[in-house]
Amino acid sequence: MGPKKAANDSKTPLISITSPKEEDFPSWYQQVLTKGDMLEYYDVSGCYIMKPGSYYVWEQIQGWFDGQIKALGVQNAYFPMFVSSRVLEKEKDHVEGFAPEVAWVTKAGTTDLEEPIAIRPTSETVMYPYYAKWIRSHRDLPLKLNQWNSVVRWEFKHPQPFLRTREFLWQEGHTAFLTQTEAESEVLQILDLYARVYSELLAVPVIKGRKTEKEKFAGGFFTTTTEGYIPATGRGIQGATSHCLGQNFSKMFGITVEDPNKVGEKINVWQNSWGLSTRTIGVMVMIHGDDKGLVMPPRVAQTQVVVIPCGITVKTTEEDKTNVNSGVEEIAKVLKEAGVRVITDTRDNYSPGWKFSDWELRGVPLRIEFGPMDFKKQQVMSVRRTSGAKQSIPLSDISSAVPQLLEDIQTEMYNKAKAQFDQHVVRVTKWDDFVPALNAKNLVQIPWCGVMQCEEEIKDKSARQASDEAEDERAPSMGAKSLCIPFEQPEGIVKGETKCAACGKEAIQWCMFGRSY
Ligand code: 87F
Repeated sequence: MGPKKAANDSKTPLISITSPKEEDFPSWYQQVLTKGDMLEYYDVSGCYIMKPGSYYVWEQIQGWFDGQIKALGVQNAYFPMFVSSRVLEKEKDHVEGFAPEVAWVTKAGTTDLEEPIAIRPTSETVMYPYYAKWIRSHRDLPLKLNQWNSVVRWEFKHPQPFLRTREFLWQEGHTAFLTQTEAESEVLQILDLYARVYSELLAVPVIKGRKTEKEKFAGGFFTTTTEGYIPATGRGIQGATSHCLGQNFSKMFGITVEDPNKVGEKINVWQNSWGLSTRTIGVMVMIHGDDKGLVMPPRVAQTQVVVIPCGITVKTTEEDKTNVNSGVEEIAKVLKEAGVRVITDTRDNYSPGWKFSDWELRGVPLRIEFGPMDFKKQQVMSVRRTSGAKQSIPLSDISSAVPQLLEDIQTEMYNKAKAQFDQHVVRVTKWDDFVPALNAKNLVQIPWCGVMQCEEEIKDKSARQASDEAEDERAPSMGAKSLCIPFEQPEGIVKGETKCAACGKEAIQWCMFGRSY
């Protein structure tokens, strides 16, 4: 039984999405977030309010990841958000490139501070002086601390909710080991957890790999990354990074222990740092959302199921009304007991159709409709947010069928995103095919020589070539950056034979390039 169109449908205009995702992606993204109740704009540029709908997702990520790292022996702590200029300068070399983004506090009221104090853009310089103090003997190792905090980076590029904000939430893990082997193994363990946050919680596929020398964290030894893909723009996006810092920071900060094998000798500890931020949420929204609004993966959705009474008209008997209303409450009760995050929408000033659109906007994964006919048949009608597919479920089965359906939706969402990603990662062996592939919204894997200068030329050449080919000459065309050297290497590189697709010299590996965020 379909819902009857009620008279208020036209009088109560729904705040629906007016920019199609395919036509005006930036405006679509903004509308989906605000109308879907995830985010509110704020009067400091680059800062946004995370409303409960998005903060809930962050809490789910937090809960899961926190459990996983604690199982690895990581402990949470909290360090101050302020850094003295003296300490920040200590690792000048790597801060140098980032310096323009560091925000400073210079005043209290009207009084100038004696010396300006920086707000942490990341906490290496905050934490490592204390690592030097706390780590004395190899028995103090490993030291594994994490903090859940916010950091401030005063970016001047165009801000974007979740993707590029001046303050953002993240976790930053900082660990210290006696040996390189231990450190390197942790880097990969953490990277795996990051990939699982994306794939298992957010239904977002990612590619794991290593950053090139040009793109790695300059202060570190090597950087590993999870790279995602935004189909609407054809751009790659860095999802999270796990760095092996080597002994660089331990030398700078004097974090040493006595060599357990050679009396009187010191060893600089091996360190890692790793971070995952609220960017995750933006990626999830961009990938799954559609022209009706958000599409939330069930595992992170604050509301997984909305139950809506349907088929009530002026002719409906009091008995039928009562049966429907109490049925709706009973369905919600049973589902809640089954561990489902469920709400009912019994607002009587809106028609069912209006409510459907309202919950679609918010991305609720599953809608359950229940009307007089359903009561008679002792069933409910379920409707997936993803495909709109309907399925009736006997009332007696809902406590097992609905959780199963939610898991199916989670899988459906991942598979769809994965298929899209796979279609848009293309392998190219000749330079002539490179820019056309980028322009077709692909990430491009090429046999590559591994030389930094070649990478710089790829960026310049692809930017120039793209703007030559662009229809609108003013269109700024972004050059392609290397995203990662995927751990899972395709076949086809023959030592001494295969040539770099960009410079023609000997190729040593496949590297993935793309326009990126
Ligand atoms: C901006 C200003 C100052 C990034 C910055 O990735 C310093 C930095 O060091 C800076 N932006 N970085 C690199 C951060 C490295 C690392 N820190 C811990 C992470 C993960 C968590």
